[in-house]
Amino acid sequence: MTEKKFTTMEQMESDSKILFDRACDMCIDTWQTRAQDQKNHCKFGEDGVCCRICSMGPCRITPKAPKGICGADAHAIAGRNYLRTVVGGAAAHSDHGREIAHVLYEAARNGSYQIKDEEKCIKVAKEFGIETEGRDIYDIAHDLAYAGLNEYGKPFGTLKFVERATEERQQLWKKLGITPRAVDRECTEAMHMTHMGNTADATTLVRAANRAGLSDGWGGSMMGTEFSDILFGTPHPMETEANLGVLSKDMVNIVVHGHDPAMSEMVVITAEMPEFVNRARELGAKGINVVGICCTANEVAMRHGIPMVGNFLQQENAVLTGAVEVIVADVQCIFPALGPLSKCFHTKFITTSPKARIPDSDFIEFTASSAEESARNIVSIAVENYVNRKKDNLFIPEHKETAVVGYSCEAIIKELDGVTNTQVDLTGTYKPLIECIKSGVLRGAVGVVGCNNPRVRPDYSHIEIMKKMLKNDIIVVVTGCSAQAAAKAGLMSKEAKELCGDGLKRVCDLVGIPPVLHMGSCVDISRILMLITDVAKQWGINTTELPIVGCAPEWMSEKAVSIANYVISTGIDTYLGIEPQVKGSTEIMDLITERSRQDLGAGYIIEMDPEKLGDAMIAGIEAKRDALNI
Ligand code: XCC
Ligand code: SF4
Repeated sequence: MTEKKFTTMEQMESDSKILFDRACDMCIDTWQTRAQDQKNHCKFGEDGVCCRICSMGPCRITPKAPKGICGADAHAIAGRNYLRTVVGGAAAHSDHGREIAHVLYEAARNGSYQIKDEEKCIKVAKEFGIETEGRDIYDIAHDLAYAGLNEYGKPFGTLKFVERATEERQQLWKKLGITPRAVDRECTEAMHMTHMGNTADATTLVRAANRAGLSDGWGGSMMGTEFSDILFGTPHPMETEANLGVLSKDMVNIVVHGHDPAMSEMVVITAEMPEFVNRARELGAKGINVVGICCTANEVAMRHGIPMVGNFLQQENAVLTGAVEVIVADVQCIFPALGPLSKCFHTKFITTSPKARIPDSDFIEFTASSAEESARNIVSIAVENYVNRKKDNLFIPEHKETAVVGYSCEAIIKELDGVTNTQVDLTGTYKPLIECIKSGVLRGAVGVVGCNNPRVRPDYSHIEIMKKMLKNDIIVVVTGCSAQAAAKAGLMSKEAKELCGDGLKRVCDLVGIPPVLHMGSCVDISRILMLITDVAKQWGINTTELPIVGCAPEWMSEKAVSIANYVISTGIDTYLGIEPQVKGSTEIMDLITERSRQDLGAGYIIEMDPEKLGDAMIAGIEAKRDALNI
């Protein structure tokens, strides 16, 4: 057997360079040129000490002017900015979750959306105290969606899914006053707290950030994940491909971009319909090729095996190939640059959400009731656009890798069951995994998540840190754009076991998994929360004691800061490769690092050098092992 050659960073960068040069030749800007134009970032913004919350300002903190006009100091200003960042992220994730709840509410046996996972529907409905015996599944789903929607604005009590957390976390959150109440309440209250003339106390602001983050992770995101599984099916392992090479030179290429699976699912299903496939053939194409970008890619990869054309910073590259008939987006992480860029090609850029209207795009609204019609419209536009492709002006880089995707918690347990099926007491649990960690065959686990970012060498930190973990027998779970970085480098292929230390390699062989497990999109970090929680419960220790860490080496979005807040609040140290914009306040810096570790048992570790960041993660895991005496 010949040894597998993995796509290298250099190969990927050389593909990007060719596409970038194409853009330059056509006098179009891309993120590379714009990042160059923006490279002298505003220092006040970077440090979080510019306040423009009222029109007496903007006030900027300097040694000579240590207070804003109202008297707010650096700590108040940086803390308010930080809290507002978290709220932006929590609102985005949770509103995504709300949209899915609305789709679930509209699901009908003969409607556009049906229930795919009845078992999960019943299980979650029971959690909400909904009667399930002898009832029609759609009646149950309807009640569940209603209960879920109520989680956003209920006047009293705390979020239902909080009860899934360990007893220790629930008590601690109560003690610290950070148990999330209604999702919208956390966001609204935080906006109120940060209004001119309200909270100026740093600790209170950071606590509110923890609580808003928790309302995302254990609220909006968790509902997004559970309800998506109910509607579209709980993911199980399947093979797909990743990187720009998944674009086809002789098929109609449709890129689905954004986050909400309601749109992408419908496009995927519609593109398989014979009437569209036949029409594509009539027009000289070999068929229709749907591929994904950003979190939407994760959603359709793990449920349909749809290839992942790339992650966040690759969205312009996809269009620059000249091979994309339609790029269709719903919400979040969509570059406005796609508008003018698509105009330079035959590519149609279609937006679908009233929440993300972008100039130079065609708007085709996507709602639960118009879904089928909108999807037909979108696929038809793509097919008819194939004849406009300039075949002599294509550049599709050839690099692509295979990847196994779709490791939901249910799927992981099923894989583990496969190796212990004779031991009844282990079936249906994470115990085999726990045993591997206890014995040291695996040293621990990390979740690598989040975006890529021009502030660093894009994807490099993701890939290098993962490789380092594998070599050190640390199993990796991934979501979001980190998952696509891993896939592009071949780290989610079964052959990636060759990059592992002996222990992890053995586990991969035995269980038949790749060493980097794809757990989905960024809202699916809620799956990681449940994984951590159930492992801790079955182990009989607290989440803070687990030899497990989180890492967002190249994060850029507000959503990432919200995630980081719920991950540390759940007791998992989070290693950041990009600094949060609070450096101008020693107090906030202390609150999110050292004091967070004292109060929550976990906090941030910030290190811009990926090599050192990886070393720190390993040291963190080993320290947890020492404390457990394993
Ligand atoms: Fe967006 Fe979710 Fe970041 Fe990727 S990882 S750039 S947030 S698509 Ni979520
Ligand atoms: Fe300046 Fe205070 Fe107004 Fe902020 S709230 S802009 S610090 S006066």
